[in-house]
Amino acid sequence: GVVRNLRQVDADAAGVDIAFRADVHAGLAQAQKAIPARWFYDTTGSALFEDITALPEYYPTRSETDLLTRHAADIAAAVGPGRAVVELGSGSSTKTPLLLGAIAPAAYVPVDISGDFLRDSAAALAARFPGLPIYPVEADFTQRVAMPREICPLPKLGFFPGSTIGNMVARTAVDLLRNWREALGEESLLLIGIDRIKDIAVLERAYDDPAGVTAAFNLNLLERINRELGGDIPVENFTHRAIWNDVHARIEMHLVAACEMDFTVDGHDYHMAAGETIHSENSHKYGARDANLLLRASGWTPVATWDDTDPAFALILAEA
Ligand code: AVI
Repeated sequence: GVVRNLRQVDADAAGVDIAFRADVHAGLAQAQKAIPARWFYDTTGSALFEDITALPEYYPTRSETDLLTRHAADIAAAVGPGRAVVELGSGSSTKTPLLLGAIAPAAYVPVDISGDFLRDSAAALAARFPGLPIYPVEADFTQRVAMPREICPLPKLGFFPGSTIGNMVARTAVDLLRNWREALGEESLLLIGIDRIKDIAVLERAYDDPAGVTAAFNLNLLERINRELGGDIPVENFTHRAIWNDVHARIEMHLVAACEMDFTVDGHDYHMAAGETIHSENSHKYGARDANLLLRASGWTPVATWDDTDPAFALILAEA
């Protein structure tokens, strides 16, 4: 069952995340306005992301689920039983049962920034795996996260699915993977999902679906700023853009100002010219060698790769 809920988020007197406020003001003051992608995931944003994962154009979830399903026995053999599974950015934990069902873990620690989502999915998993101790941790996994002390003696398996690592630039990704190697310990393993570089049309469609779900997900960031930080951003004057940046091997999402505008957030004034953008997300894609280099640069040794799926996606197992 769900054992305990560790909350590691700093909020002000009004309950607003202090880091959110700071990132929005710092990001809107830059020449190229930019807000880190992790702020997409309030309750509305997390629900919209779940809708994205069900879109026919958004292949990463399907490809990764396909790999987990078809290679469950191989993964279980490579990982072995009795580990504490620590999942980074667990969200609704939809892929987790595939892994937990295959490997006979000793405990499960979902780590997510969206507390509501975390609690609901932990409860659902507890019903599905009655004997498994679950220790949810509400925290930003890009920061240092304290592990529940109950899992201290157990060998760990870090589970970082969905190609979420792609949402970080290389330097931040290496910092994160290094920190988690230290947090998980010498005996640990890491199972990480990494999206591959592929046909640009396939990539751009996955991030700009005709039903407009990804657009709504992107625009929700502005609505969240209005809701939580008392902003008056005219959201209807923004459009969604997703483009492939070939130099950086990434999809970039932007919020494009359709006309010149002024708005305020928290009493701070901002101006945008027509066509100016707020850069809201990077989603980096990796070739086979790129992914192994990223892991090695972070102190992890890749030991197995499963990537025989279409559209291409990779699950990589690495040792600390
Ligand atoms: C969570 N993350 C891996 C997603 C991605 O594909 O970069 C977020 C996303 N953004 C737009 N669609 C999905």
